Amino acid sequence: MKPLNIGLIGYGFMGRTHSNGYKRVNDFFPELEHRPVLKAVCGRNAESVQAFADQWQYESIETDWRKLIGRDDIDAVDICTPNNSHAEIAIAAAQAGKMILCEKPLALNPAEGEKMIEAVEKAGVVNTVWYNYRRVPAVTMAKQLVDQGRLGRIFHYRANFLQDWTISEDVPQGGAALWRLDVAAAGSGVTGDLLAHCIDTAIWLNGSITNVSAMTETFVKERMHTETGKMEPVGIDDACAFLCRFENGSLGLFESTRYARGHKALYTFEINGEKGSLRWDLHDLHRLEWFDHADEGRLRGWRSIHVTDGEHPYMDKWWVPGLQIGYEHTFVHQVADFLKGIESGQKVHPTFRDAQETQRVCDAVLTSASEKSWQTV
Ligand code: SOE
Repeated sequence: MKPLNIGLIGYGFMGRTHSNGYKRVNDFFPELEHRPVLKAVCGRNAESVQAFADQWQYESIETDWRKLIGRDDIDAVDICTPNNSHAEIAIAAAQAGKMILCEKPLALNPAEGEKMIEAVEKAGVVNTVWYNYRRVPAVTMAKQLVDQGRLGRIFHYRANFLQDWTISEDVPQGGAALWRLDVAAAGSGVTGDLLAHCIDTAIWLNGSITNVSAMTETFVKERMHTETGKMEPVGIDDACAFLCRFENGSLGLFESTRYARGHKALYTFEINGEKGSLRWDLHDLHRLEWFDHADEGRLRGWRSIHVTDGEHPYMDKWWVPGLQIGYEHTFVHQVADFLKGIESGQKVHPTFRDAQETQRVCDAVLTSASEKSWQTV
């Protein structure tokens, strides 16, 4: 087997999900010719990065990402840092000829995204962005049904991503754990963090979004900043809702918030077509709900398909029919598809260029909310 040496930059929640993907992939995808090797992990605090390396069995550590990128024994750089460092790291990694796996969202804004695309395409390096929900088997199956034309003409696409973890005014902003609340590090709030997932899936399933009309709200206006120790204005959107039009003529409705008491990570989408409808819910991620208008009238109704059979996407790799898999497996699938892409010379979607389309929609959404007008993407 050919080793593929991974250099991970950043080792928070996402660093763990990706590391787990690298470690499991060959156990379940034995046909792969490459084996990811956890070569080095990088973070600024030597003691904590060493503790992470020990726990996950990384061979070495770095405390300066430029050193990691400069190493000859690193083949692929995995960027798991806050959003405001994605561009700088990705551009340097591309210039050093490394393959790149970048956490979502691609960048802080489309201008940064454009420079990242230019860098990877000029260097000709393999690149992908971790929009992991595409690789939930039930979501991949939704894609198959749409592509087979089973829904017919699509009229409506609706998605939500609801959480409730920032309701308390005492939650600070900034720092390693809470950079998502700090606009300088995150670029935006729920739009770039949560709606970006919904938009990525929507574009994948239903094509390009052309126009948007959005509203955002920041419910808690000031929070203590972990780095300055002072109360600072909150610059992110706590909640965002938008209407849109897709290129195929269908209408979209999206909502995301961190203030939906009782919801922890309720990502749902529903698609309504002329011949049928589809519905999916992250809290029940192994099920795809399907309504087929072609069914005999008196038996017509929503079917809840338990996506766990060998003929379902990715499921022949796991257990026996009826036994489900979960969130962490989406990352294993993404690593498997990444390695397959290297082996076949095919692009690994979403590429930086694909993810830039999501970035442009997010940008149009935020502009629409601040200017209170429809925006063309
Ligand atoms: C935020 O809470 C978050 O962890 C996102 O950053 C992830 O992308 C999402 O998948 C789950 O929620």
